[in-house]
Amino acid sequence: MFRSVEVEEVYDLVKIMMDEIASGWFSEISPMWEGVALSIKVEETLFSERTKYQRVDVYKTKTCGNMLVLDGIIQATELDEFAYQEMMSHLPMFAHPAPKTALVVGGGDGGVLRELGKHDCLERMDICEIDEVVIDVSKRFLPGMAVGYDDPRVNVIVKDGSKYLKSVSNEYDVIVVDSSDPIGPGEALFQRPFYEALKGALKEGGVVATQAESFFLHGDVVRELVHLCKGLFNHAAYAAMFVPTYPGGNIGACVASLGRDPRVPARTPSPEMLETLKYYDSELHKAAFVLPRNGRRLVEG
Ligand code: SPM
Repeated sequence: MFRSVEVEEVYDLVKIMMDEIASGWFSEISPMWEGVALSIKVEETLFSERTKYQRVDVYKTKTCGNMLVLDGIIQATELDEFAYQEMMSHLPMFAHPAPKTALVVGGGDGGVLRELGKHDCLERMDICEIDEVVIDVSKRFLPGMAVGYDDPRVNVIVKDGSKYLKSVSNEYDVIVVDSSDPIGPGEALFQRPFYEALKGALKEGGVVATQAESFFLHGDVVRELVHLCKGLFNHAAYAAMFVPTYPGGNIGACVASLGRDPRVPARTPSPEMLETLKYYDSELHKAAFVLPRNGRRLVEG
């Protein structure tokens, strides 16, 4: 879907970012959005390590709170993470009439777990994260997200999500694929065999939401993912969301279902749950699937 990027090229970009950090600014430079970079003022580097899978950095920023960065790409800031985590979780959960089991693939920061945990109907939440370091640093530096791990229904599986999914079948009502971008460890999570394995891991009527990039920046990815899912599932649709610290200020979820149309919620949040939400509600659920004409052309064409 993207031009092939050599690992060395990513390292070169990370080096440029390190120089930026020395000047007090982090700039998110990626071959996926060439010529454009979001810069965030950094006060302190809290953690920096090259793990077996990727470079992991956590920064204390001036105005966005603590920020998790993988291979130079912003994953979450304390300022606006709620928008993405709520939508990735509640769109598939409320699209399902009675979910009991859920799986998160990726999502090591714990924010999606935190949101899933708000559903009392869930009996079990598994999370399959490839890089244990991401879990550990999130528990140290992003406690508002990692609080998701405190739920007794959570089981942690440290494994490559694409391999794990091939080992399970008919297991989950809802799966959330909270992946990084399709460069590095996230690459396999954007390919057809992974989506076939996702389908096999779902129970009858199951719903999946996958990180589906921005239709402004990555129209080719959005088109391919949605059309792939339309061919595999009963329903598939793209939901857009605002996240100021992602490139272009937006990102999307591809929500696919083996049962009913996921664009219409099957359930609504209780008044108590609504009190805990800052982004999602039932009106937004329906509205998120209504796209501007340029996005609509991609997913309908
Ligand atoms: N739980 C938060 C993890 C974030 N996962 C998605 C990160 C995507 C980062 N890149 C966004 C690029 C948008 N075009």
